[in-house]
Formats: sequence, structure tokens, C-alpha cells
Amino acid sequence: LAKDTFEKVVGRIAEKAAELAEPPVPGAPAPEPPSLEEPTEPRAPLPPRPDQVAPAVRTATGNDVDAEPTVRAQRETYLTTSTGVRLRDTDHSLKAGERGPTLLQDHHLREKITHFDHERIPERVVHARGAGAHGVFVGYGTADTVCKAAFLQEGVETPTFVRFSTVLGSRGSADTVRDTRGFATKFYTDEGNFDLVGNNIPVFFIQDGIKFPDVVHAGKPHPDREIPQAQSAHDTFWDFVSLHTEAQHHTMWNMSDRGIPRSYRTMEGFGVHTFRVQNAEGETALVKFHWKPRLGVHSLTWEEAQLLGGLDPDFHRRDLYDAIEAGAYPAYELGLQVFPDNAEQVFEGIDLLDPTKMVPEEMAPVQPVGLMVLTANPTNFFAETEQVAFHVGHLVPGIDATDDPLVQARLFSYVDTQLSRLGGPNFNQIPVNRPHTETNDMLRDGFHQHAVHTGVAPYKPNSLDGGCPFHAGADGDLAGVFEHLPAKVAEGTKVRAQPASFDDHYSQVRQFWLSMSPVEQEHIIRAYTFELGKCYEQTIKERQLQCLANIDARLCSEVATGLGLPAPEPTIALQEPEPSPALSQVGEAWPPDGRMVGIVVDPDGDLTGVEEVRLAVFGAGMVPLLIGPHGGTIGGMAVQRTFATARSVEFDAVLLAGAPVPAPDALPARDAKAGAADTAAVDPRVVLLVEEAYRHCKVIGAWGAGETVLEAAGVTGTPGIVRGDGAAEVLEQVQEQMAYHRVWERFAS
Ligand code: HDD
Repeated sequence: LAKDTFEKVVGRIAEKAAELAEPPVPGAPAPEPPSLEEPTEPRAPLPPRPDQVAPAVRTATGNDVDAEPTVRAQRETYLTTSTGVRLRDTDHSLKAGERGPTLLQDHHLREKITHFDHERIPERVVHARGAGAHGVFVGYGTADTVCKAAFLQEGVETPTFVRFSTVLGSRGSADTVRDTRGFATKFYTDEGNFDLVGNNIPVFFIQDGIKFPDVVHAGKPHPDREIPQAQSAHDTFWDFVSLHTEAQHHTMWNMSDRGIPRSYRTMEGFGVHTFRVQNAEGETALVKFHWKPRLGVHSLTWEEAQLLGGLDPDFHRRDLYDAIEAGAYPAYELGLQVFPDNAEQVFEGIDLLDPTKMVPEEMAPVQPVGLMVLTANPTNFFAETEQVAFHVGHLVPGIDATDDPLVQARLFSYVDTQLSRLGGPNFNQIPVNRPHTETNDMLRDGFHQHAVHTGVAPYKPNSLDGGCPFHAGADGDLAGVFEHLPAKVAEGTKVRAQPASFDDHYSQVRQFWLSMSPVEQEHIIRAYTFELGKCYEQTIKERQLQCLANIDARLCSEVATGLGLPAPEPTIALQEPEPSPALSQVGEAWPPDGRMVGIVVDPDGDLTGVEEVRLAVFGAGMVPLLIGPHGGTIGGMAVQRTFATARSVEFDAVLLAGAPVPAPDALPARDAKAGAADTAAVDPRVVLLVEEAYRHCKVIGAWGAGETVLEAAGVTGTPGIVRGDGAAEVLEQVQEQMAYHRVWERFAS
């Protein structure tokens, strides 16, 4: 079902792209190459490139955004002031003589500088760094039995906007830090907007939203020096999570490979909370939302993540934009775990209102209900990705929140934060936030009011505006009408307390640990050892070791050894939960779409088969990148990366074609490895590329004289090294092995 839907959506996008492409005029002269001079002839502003054409954003009144005069921008051929007066010079201030002082009366200067001075808005207090994309969601109709929401019905297509993010870092921080990732989706449904504001981790640090400022203050940089940026490897974070042990489950996910995703395209998403849903018959159920990436869940290695922080801090953004531009559209299946809506709101002993607990998929399978395909990059980062405002209270008929104390606080926080971030209460009028349905909300005035409301009676009841707008459903037809789903409120006295079922902070953390493969466990040990090793306070390290002792003895003792501290005994009786294999990322094969394959070539070497390999890589939906000693072309093929600009971290696999590239004089080759053939002459940058690709467990293929490079890098005869007589044969085997993301056996060696 998912494959068919994906192909249908992609087919339609391809048709649209073909429509947009300029038809070639037979016999037309080749276009002039662009001039290096600044253009002087006036012309209409450049239209967005075809890949930048976002799905039409309709306004609140249902019009195409382009047709709405209030949002028109940048249409005039000539430069104007913001009030539309044409200008003939924006390069010189108005001065009293050429060498004289600037005059206060220069209103163009003042308008230009004043606007510039106010270009920035406050960044999000959390999730400040993000990347967005437009998409389309198609329902399978399989949710009908539990949820009547219109966008889940079979074949219904709903435009979406997704924003992925890190949590702790500022807007300019690196993408690949160890952190939770946000996965927020706005569905512009026919019944109004539905926002699913989730993360890539199914549990949260805290059980009650009142603790949110505490966990965020602990994770953010220290208030005195404002370091470290975008990371949890510091005292205040570990101080908090070791004292506030309900955070241990989320923290374990952060220390696992889930904390350093390979790409937003290979990341799961979770709604975290339990939601209450209702079907057309009025029956209710409890559900948890899941996003499953079509490309599988995959992560970076820690060394890759660190290298990328310097080499390409925009790695995840770039990856998302490039994949969409290349037509390798990221796709995610939406799934539901469904539980009976019982009075206790407990499933098999798991309290569904406790957001630090998840329900293993083996106990409640994730049932697919629709597919989202991301089909277009934003046209303008600020207008769309920065100004998009999500809110867990943006719910549609058939979906409601539960009494989970975390979501209850979120219901308040998301509107409140936009008031300072977007400067007033009218943020839902910003194009990216507008519903695609019509609105009639009787909300009036306020900062940044764009609507010119008519009528005299924005109140109810009224007679002066003919009683408009009317209450929906008054005629008994409740289709498309939102109502809170009736639920009995627990009786009791007002208390600041939580149920005893929230007290178990360790059993699911241990379950997660026991569900990991040996390689993943090793990564977790190293992550804890690194992060605690960056703390200064001995007591914090000791306290966290105590928490680890309550999770697993080996985990605790190995981290303790790394820190040079004794491993404490557990303070609780460890349980033996069933492992949940679905939590591990290792073992499955996934489609290759959008993977990056680096092909190292030598202009003087044997280029036989390189062009075929390039086309075959492309044909398999992957991205071939030719890497040569210089830019331009080699053998008639465009070079995308040079030895100076390529680095192993960008590639999912490396192919070595033709002869080894001799080191230029300026870069002395490394010493040949003992016993290696004539390898001393191989360019050291290529050797480094191969060494790193090997260390990061990527598949490496070589044919012909390319094999000399393997020898120079000392990576012969181990798993995931493919040699062959011809390029095609090598590529076939490389592709087979790439399906598993990495050569996992190599980690163990
Ligand atoms: Fe939150 C942003 C996800 C708990 C308060 N949150 C924000 C974003 C995501 C999440 C993905 C970025 C949205 C975007 O891209 O614009 N937050 C979560 C998840 C949580 C969670 C999955 C727990 C299950 N959040 C949470 C709590 C509170 C907040 C408990 C406050 C009581 N979150 C906010 C916020 C933000 C935000 C301060 C910052 C910017 C924004 O809302 O629009 O209001």
C-alpha cells in the first residue's frame, strides 16, 4: 500500500515538474552564457526554480496566495520603498556634499536601516535550529475503525509542512550534535489544521509539564559563560538527570545511536503522548502516533557526527534539501498503536498517561494508516520554516488530548510562546500557518493584523451582522465539527502529586538496553563515558553511575572503568523485561534512495566503466558524486567534489576507479604500509578518505588499479570491501551490502 501510494505521489510530482519545465523550442539558438557584469536592463524578478515551487499555499479565504494582494511581495521590476515609490539609488546616503555628513532627512536610508535592525525575531526557546519541507499526506482509510478524522480517510490527500529540529542548540548551531530531534507536522486538513508535534524519541524527560523549564535550563549552556553550545555533555544536564531519575529513559535514548541520526530521512517520529480518538460510531480508543521512515532508521557514528560539526554543520539540512531537489523524496508512514479506552488508561501494566513510558511494538503493533511524502523545499526559510507555529492544541474532529500532565502543560505553552516569538496574537494569519479551510473566528485587531474584517458585530449573540457566524452543528449535523471527547474526570481533591504508577523510572530503560545489539550497546557505553567524562563535579558522575547501576551492571562497570571510578551496587531489584527487537536499528535491509556514493577517479587512469557506474548509481535512486584531483570535468564527466572538498563523512559508500592518484608535490604521500605494494605515491587525501570510510564501517568497492588505494590505506581483505574485475560487478555487490546501512561486523572487530 505504502509503495503504491508513494509511487502515485511521486508520479504526480514528476508530471507537475514536467509541466513547469520550459519546453525546448526546436532550432532555437543556445542561450547566452550569463555575463559576469551586474545586469543593467530591467526585467521581471526571477521566478523560483522548478524545485523550489512549493505546493500552492492557499489563504484563509481559499485563494491562491499569489492572488492575495496583501501578501504580494517583490513584484515590481524597479526598486521601490516599502510604500511602493520607485527609487533610482540605494547605494549612497543623502549627504551634504560628496564628502559631507549624512542628512537626517534621508528617509530611504532610515527605512532601509531600521528594517534591517529589526530583521531578527527571537529564536525558539527550544528547537531553535530546524529545517522544513512541504509534503503531502495520503490516508489509507485503515484508521476508520478507530478515528473519524477526515484526513485519514482512504485516498484523501492533505498538504503538510514538516519542521525537523534539534532541541538544545541555538539557530546557528550544528546539525549533528547528540540531542533529541523534533519532528513536527502541520496537516492542512479540510477540517482545519492538525499539528502532530513529536520527537524522534518516544518518551520524554519529565512526567509533568511544570518541570519543562527545569530540564531545559539544565540542558542549555551554563548561564554564567554560556557554554557549551548544543550539547548535553556538561555538569548541569547530568546534575539534573541524575537527581530527577524519571529522565533516565529519555537520556538512555539520547546516549544511544538515536541521538545522532544519519539524516532526517532516516529518523522515526513519535507523538509521545497517548491521544484519545473517536470513530464515526462515536466509539473511543487511545492511540500513540508513530512515523516510520521508508528508508529505515539509521544513525551516524560518533566520530562522523563530530567531524561533521566542523566540516558541514548544515549536514542534515543540506541532506534534506538535496534529496528533495534530486527527486529522492523522503517518505514516512504514519502508524497507530491502538489501546482500549479503559477507565484506568493503562495497557498491560503500562500507564498510558506517563510520557516517560512507551509501549513496545511487540505488545501493540504499529498499524499503518497513511503515508507522507516530502515533495518540495521551502521557497523562503524565514517566511516558512522560521515562522511556522505548531501547537499540540491544533486538533481536528475525532482526535483529542488525554490527561497526560505533560501534554496538558503543552496545551498552554505553544500558543503562549508564539506571542513573544512572532510578536502578537495573529500568527495564524502568516501564510505557512493559515489553514486551507475558510475561517470565521471573530478574533480581532492585535499586532500584525492583516485581515480587513467587515461587519460591526464581532460578538455572539448578535443581530446586527445577521447573527453571523453561526454555531456549527446546530442543525444536528456534526460532520467536521470539533468537540472535546467526553471523558470522565478523575474524582479527588486538588493536589500537587502524581500517581504511584509513575514511580518506576528504570524498568523500561533496562528493557531498551537489553534490546540493543552488541554494537549498539558498545556505542551507548562510549557515549555515557564521553559525556560524564566532560563533567567536572565528581558527585555528579558518581550519582549518574548509581543510576546506571540501577539499569545494568555491565553498563555501569564499563562506564565506571572509563571514568576511573568504582562501580556502585544497584539500590533497586533489577527486573528482567522481555527485550523489544523493534528498538534496535541493526539487521534490516532498506531501499537505497538518496544515498551518496563517492567515486574516486584519476584523470590519467583507467576510466573504463565509470560512466556506466555513475548512471547505474543514479538509476538506483542514489546520488553519484565524482571525486577528482581538480574541478571541471574528467573524461567528459563533471567532477562534483575535489580531493580538497571531499570528506568521507558525506558518503554512504566509496568506489575507487582506475589507477591510484599520485600525490602532488605539495602534499607528501604517507609512508606506505608495511608490505604494501607501490602505494607511497597515493594522494594522502584519498588515503584518508578510504581510512575513514573503513573506520565508519562503510562499504568500499574497488576495481582495476583502484585496488592499490585499498592497500595504501591498509584496508584489505575485511568485510564490506568489494573487489572485482569490472565496475558493474563491484557496484552490484556494493549495493547489496549498502542496504544494511553499514558493515556492522566491522564495528565488532
Ligand atoms: Fe515542545 C517546541 C516537541 C514537550 C514547550 N516542542 C517544540 C518543537 C517540537 C517539540 C518538535 C518544535 C516545533 C517547531 O518546529 O516549531 N515538546 C515536544 C515534545 C514534547 C515537548 C515531543 C514532549 C512529549 N514542549 C514540551 C513541554 C513544553 C514545551 C512539556 C512546555 C510546557 N515546545 C515548547 C515551546 C516550543 C516547543 C516552548 C518552543 C517553540 C515553540 O514551542 O513553538 O512552546
